[in-house]
Amino acid sequence: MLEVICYPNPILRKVAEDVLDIDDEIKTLAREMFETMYEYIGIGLAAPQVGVSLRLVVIDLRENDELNQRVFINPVITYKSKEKERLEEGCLSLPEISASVSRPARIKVTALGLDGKEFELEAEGLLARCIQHEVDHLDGILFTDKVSLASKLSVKGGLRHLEEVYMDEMEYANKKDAK
Ligand code: K1U
Ligand code: ZN
Repeated sequence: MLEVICYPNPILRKVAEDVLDIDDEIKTLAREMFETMYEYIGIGLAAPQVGVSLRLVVIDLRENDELNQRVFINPVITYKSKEKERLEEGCLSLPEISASVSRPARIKVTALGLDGKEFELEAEGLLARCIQHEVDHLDGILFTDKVSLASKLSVKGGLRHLEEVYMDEMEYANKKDAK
């Protein structure tokens, strides 16, 4: 199992690098990301969330309780519908925070699979939502950056709490290193 890193860890704000070679290390990372995502009860996970600044995303919506693993390497959203949809989002890197976010209802995405082949996918509903949320992670964007001013006020307390937890963890780690 990998550890999911939380806001305000600066890795989450970096623009991730393209995957240049789909080697065994990337295949192992994708497998471990699925295991981690299931453990944390998520439907998607981007590599920066496990501290790896690479453009790799895994998604499994687990519709009808069946596994449907999708891997997106170097994904590019090539089309976004003008029509937008408002849906509640959560994020494994922002525990206990959720808010409604408006995003394009339908998208097209191209990416490489683990076999190195390029594919194109048209998506709507929860899948379109999840792909956009995960691709944002690759660009250092969090869903809280996209919420309305009113929702910003409601997530502010949660963000402040996560900042305090992070500072405490840093202080503890620094003290341990100094010993
Ligand atoms: O990237 C992540 O942090 C994973 C995140 C993805 C996501 C959730 C909701 C909307 C868009 C993207 C999660 O999986 S959080 C868990 C969650 O909210 C959820 C779990 C099961 C079904 C629906 C949502
Ligand atoms: Zn997220």
